[in-house]
Amino acid sequence: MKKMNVARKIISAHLVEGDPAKDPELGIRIDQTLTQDATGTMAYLQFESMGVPRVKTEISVSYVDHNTVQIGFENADDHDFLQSIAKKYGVVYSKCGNGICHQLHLERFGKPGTTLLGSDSHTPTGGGVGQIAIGAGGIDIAVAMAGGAFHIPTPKVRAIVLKGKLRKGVSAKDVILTVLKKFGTKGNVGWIFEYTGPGVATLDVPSRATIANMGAELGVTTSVFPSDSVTRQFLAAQGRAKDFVKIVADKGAEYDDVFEIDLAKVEPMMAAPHSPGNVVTVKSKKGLRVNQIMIGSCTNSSYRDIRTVALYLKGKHVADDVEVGIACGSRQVVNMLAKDGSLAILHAAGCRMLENACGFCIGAHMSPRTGAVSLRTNNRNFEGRSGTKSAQVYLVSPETAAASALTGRVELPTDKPVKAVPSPKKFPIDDAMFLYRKTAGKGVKGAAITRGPNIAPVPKGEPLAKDIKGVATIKVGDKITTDHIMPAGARLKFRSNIPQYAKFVFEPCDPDFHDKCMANKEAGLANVIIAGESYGQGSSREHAALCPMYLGVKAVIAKSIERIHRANLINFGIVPFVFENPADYDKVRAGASLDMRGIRAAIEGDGRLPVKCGKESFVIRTSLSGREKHLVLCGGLLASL
Ligand code: MIC
Ligand code: SF4
Repeated sequence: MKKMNVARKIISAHLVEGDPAKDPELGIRIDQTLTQDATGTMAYLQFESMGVPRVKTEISVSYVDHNTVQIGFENADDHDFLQSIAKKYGVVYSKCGNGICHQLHLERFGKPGTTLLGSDSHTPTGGGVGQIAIGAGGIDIAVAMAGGAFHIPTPKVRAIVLKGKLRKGVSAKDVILTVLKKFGTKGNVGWIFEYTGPGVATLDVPSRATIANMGAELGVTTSVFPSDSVTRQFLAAQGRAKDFVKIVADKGAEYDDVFEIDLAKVEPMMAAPHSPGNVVTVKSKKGLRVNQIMIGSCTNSSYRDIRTVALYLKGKHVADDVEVGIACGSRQVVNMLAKDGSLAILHAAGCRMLENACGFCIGAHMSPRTGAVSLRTNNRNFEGRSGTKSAQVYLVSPETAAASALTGRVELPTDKPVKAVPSPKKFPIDDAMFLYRKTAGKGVKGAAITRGPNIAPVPKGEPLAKDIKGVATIKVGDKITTDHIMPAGARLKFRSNIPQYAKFVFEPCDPDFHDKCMANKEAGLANVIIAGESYGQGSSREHAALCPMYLGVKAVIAKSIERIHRANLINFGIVPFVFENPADYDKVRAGASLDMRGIRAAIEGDGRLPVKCGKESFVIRTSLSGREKHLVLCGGLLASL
């Protein structure tokens, strides 16, 4: 028998469709799901419309952590809706204030050897405890909750072999930034990164989770660590010793590629504006004036991280001209920081202690001032994501953030490092803000659903027409993120109201996009998006497909499209095409008409479609599995039911 790596072991144990040796797509059974509020409302509306009486997973958890600002009634209405849905359908509900979904899930539910599907791109955080944890659009979570399989491209597995031990002042964030420097944010679609080698044993679970979390920025399907004695100790300290199973790669396990990192040689790194892949050494920016430092997010908000920051700041004060905000990942983290005196240290040092939530990471508050340099421990520094377009956001480790807070300039955390924080022997456990644990999986029959005025029904797509007369309504460049397509921040409160949210599609690129689409739609023309490389990077938000569908977008033609976004497009009946010859991108100008005659037959056939664009002509192509063809032809998943 083949020697198996960790990823293949877990995937084969969950395989329900396809053969990894010959099929391009696999269907896997999903054990656990998670949703967060900003994507959850749609996921549950879709689940509701499937008419299934209760969730069929081992556990499904609904977290509220994104839209917590509650200016106006919209966020609170969403929370209420989510709570009522959880009660009815047997979902565990994590109340607002409990913490950030990925940190909480790791602490209380993540189980080695299981599969987790989450409506958030950073769901792979669960890879830190040996889960195959994958981010997807809300409708895929709805299908999984209803007992359906989830489909992934048959993965290639790259071993990231860790050797040695990190130096003092260097941490997991620097490791994943090193990986991002090597592999970038594009070109990794379809891969799973599996961390292995003797260095793995030197990393605690929160550090592993940080690395797995930012695999999302690589664009991989997921990242995974083995489940070993470190995992066992973590789960036991969480009072979950029974959840432990050992899963390590077989000796001599096969990988599709191998990359080695000597942890002892990893340097403090930072991602410079405006991409997590734009990685440079901290040394190269030493002395740069900093205006703001934000610590937290699902990447770096564990006890280990915030305690480390407190050790750097102990008995000191942050520089006068820098503002420092800290958001912890969970109540457990806050509880521990309160007990060991760290909270008092951080307050005394002049840090603004924020809610245990996503907050600054998604631009929901604490936007920096115009032109500011902001150092942040989160995972994305896309232009404008902080809420301030002119801000220069650098992604750093908690150590670099803390050291720099003291002087208001970029500092090397290795100059005056602090002691390593040992893994707690016992975490304080308080699950009081997880509601409906007793009715999990069963639900409460007859429980009423609360639906405020901001919660609008989900629109359904229409079957794909035989021929399409299209317009290149917008032409965008490379690395367009879902934050460009469907902005969050101030617009986030419309997540449950598609007609309203659709007004802001492509707001940062072309504020008139909505109106142009509506006019074309009225004139019987199909809207088409033209894009460069790596279209749809970033978030799992299906709104970046659902809202364009609502505006009459029928196809995207790009040089390449990222995995989650491609799946979301298909789920909402938008055809994801690529240029057969990428240079043909230059033949299309914004506003040009596109003759896409025979589109339906092309999908039914080999996926190749010749397109006429004025005097130019070129060929576009889509490679869809049988299942995907069916969805696109029907007008999306909901329309196919
Ligand atoms: C993000 O970090 O971009 C988000 C906000 O968590 C998204 C989900 C969303 O858009 O609601 C993600 O990562 O999937
Ligand atoms: Fe929340 Fe930021 Fe993590 Fe997204 S990346 S889940 S917004 S903390």
